[in-house]
Amino acid sequence: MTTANNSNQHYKGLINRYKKYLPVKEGDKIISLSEGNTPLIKLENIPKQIGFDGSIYVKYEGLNPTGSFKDRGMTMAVTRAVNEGSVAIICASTGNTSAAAAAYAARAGIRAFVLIPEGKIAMGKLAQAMMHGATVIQIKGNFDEGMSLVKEVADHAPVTIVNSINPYRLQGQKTAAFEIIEDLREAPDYHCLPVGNAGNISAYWLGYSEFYDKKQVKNKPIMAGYQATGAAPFIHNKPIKNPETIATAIRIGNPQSWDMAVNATVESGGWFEQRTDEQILYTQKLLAQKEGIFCEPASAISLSGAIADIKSGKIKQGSNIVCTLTGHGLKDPDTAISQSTKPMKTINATLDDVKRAIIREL
Ligand code: AN7
Repeated sequence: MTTANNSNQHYKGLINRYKKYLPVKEGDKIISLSEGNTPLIKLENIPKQIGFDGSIYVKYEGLNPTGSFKDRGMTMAVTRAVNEGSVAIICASTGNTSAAAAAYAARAGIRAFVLIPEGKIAMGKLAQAMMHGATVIQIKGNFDEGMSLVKEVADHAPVTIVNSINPYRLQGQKTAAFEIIEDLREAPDYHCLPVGNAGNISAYWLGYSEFYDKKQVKNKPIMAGYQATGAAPFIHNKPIKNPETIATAIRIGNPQSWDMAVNATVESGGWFEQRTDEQILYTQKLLAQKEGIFCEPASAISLSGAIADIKSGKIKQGSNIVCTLTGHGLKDPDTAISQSTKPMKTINATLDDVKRAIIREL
């Protein structure tokens, strides 16, 4: 077990904490917003409700500086880009990558260009990209088309791609697995994740395997990846031309890290499964209302999948499960409000009316 986090020291982000495992050199300028070190929260109410006698933990990545796990990869990718002399970065994004790219570019004092699918990114993410001063380019097309365009344009212009095809992204993201191992003093039995472009499941497997190979831990988890039914290339075993799901973060039909993600499930004895939009939204609300944890729709698919696989017996009773909650619920207020079952009440501003409104609910 490593004890890299000296508690007397101001936390300076995951590159500083895990530098011996990361591609940084002495003297490099580190571009960081103190990302990482996110809480691993043990669920208390949902396991009881579903009759599960093991433990379910959520790795709450929504508490990163820009509200998603993308910050882990972005600190590493932008640090390398800046130290190699790059003055501009570019990405295609379903939203969270663009928010992280915009923030870390601002921190580094370089330009960010982000390509987003028109009308298909959550409002919080768009607000972030715009606020941090990125050049936001909406395309009349989906994420996969944006991704191809980014690869082409990077061949012709002096811009560094910071999508997860940039290998430094996965290096940063693997640190989430390190943190989990350090928190639990072992790897979980199962690790459940949403899968879109398939970078994150690949990164976690890199992290778990690296600590295992370096004898920091004696076990590795079974990796389970979940996709929305309308955007499930791994379930159909081929790219999907027109992916659709309310979980816009994972509205991706042609994942770039295909082979690595398949390898993670095969090597670990895991699987890919799919969940419908209704199941995703149901679990998002369940987590918010039974545990007090607000994640975005795409993130809730990890827990939705875990619960389904517990019920089917694929995940064994008594085991330890970690589900990654990839992004904060505040990213997508529109979806949250539109599916709320308790409509707001409007009453007169009098004590009597307030009392009546409360008493009716007690
Ligand atoms: C909340 O921002 O691809 O399988 O462009 O935002 O590593 O792609 C986002 C992906 C899961 C899927 N959960 O992770 C983007 C983007 C949330 C996400 C995923 C994303 P990958």
